[in-house]
Amino acid sequence: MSRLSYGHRVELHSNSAAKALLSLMERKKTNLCVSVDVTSKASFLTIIDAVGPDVCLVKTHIDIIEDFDQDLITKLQELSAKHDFLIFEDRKFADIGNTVALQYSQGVHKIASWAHITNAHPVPGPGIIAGLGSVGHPLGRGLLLLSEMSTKGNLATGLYTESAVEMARQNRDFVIGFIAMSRDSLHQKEKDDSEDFLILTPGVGLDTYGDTMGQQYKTPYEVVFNRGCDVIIVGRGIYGDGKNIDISSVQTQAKRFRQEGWNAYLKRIDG
Ligand code: UP6
Repeated sequence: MSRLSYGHRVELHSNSAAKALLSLMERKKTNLCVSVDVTSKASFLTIIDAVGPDVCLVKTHIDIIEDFDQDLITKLQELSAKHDFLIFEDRKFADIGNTVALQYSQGVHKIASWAHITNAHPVPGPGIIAGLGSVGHPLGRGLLLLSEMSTKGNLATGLYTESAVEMARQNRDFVIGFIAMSRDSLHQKEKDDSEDFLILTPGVGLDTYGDTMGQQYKTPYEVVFNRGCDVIIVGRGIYGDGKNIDISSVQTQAKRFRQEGWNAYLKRIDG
């Protein structure tokens, strides 16, 4: 699977968000997702406009924005159309089906109305997929399960990871892939090439190994070439601490990560 091009893999998906993402990556030649973890609307939109030309996906934590309003969503959607990227709200849902359906569709943020992709912890069991799917599937949205995490000492390993993969296999129309650190947990069944899941990987950096709160970084080459991941998720490696944002440096870093991620992918599909 990981030897196939993104373009070839479009046909293996029935979910429209997965198809759109794979086609976009092939067309735009980027597997970079920028995680825009800043707290003001102005910095959020400024960073997205700066990195827009280089990304396939913009990842949000919409609940950290201090001055969130509907206009932010309108502007985010305008930037998505202007630069041709999809939107991934990193909500990490983790409750029972009925509650997550409400959190996904209602409240202040109405995530399902604008996020092409969101994610969930598999810890509550398949009911979480049923709940989110009741809202997102009719809208053509896609879900990622967190089958692994990037942080030191995390509990998403072994049997937990394997069970997450099994849950996804039962719901392939809505679950389009995983937040994971490698493709390894899929290897057994992927051999027949009929199953395809996207692997999106956070904890990617080039200049540092981690932070003081458990984050651990790997290079784009390590995750895309050695570990078979599809999308690199980069936050602070591109915009630093989010204060006093220097646009030209943000653009330079985005291009650098884009290049590294794409070169690793080309080398991978070349075999
Ligand atoms: N993220 C991780 N690790 C995970 C899952 N998600 O870092 O296992 C998310 C964080 C953050 C981003 O919530 O938004 O990816 C990583 O940001 P960074 O590059 O600034 O460390």
